[in-house]
Amino acid sequence: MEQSLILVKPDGVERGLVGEVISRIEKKGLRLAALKMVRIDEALARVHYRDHVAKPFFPDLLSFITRSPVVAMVVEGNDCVELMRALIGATKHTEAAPGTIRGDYAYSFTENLVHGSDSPESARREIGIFFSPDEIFSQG
Ligand code: IDP
Ligand code: MG
Repeated sequence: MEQSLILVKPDGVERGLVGEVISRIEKKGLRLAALKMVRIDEALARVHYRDHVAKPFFPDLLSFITRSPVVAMVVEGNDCVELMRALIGATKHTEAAPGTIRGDYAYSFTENLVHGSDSPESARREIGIFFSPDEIFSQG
C-alpha cells in the first residue's frame, strides 16, 4: 500500500486545525497508519528538509518548523502521495485553490499548515526519519 509522510506543521497545531486535517484525510478514504506529536529540532529539520537547506527561505522555514510541536502521520492508500498533494494544495498561499487545505486556511507562504511527501521515494525516506517500523500499523 502506498504511504505518505504528512505533518500538521506548527501553525496548524497552534490554530487547532489538526482535527480538520485528519478529517479531510479520512473522508477522502485514506487511512492513518501512524500518528504522533513531535517537536522538530534543528538537526531533524536539516534532515527532513535536506533539499532546501541552501535556499534563501530556509532560515525562516527552520525557525517556523522548530517553533512548536507538529503532528506527524503516516497515511496510506492507493495513489496516496498524489492524492495527499491534491488535498493539501499548492505550496504558495496565493496559488492554493479554495477547497484544498492550504487554499482554505493558509495566508502565508512559509506557514502553510501541512507537509506531504512529494513522491513515493521521498515518502519512504521521510517516514524513516519520523517513525520506526514498529510504530507503523499498515493494512498491507
Ligand atoms: P511543499 O511543502 O509544497 O512540498 P517545498 O517546495 O518542498 O513545498 O517547500 C517546503 C516548505 O518550505 C514549504 O511548504 C513552505 O513552508 C516553505 N517554502 C517553500 N518555498 C518557499 C518560499 O519561496 N518562501 C517561503 N517559504 C517557502
Ligand atoms: Mg516538498
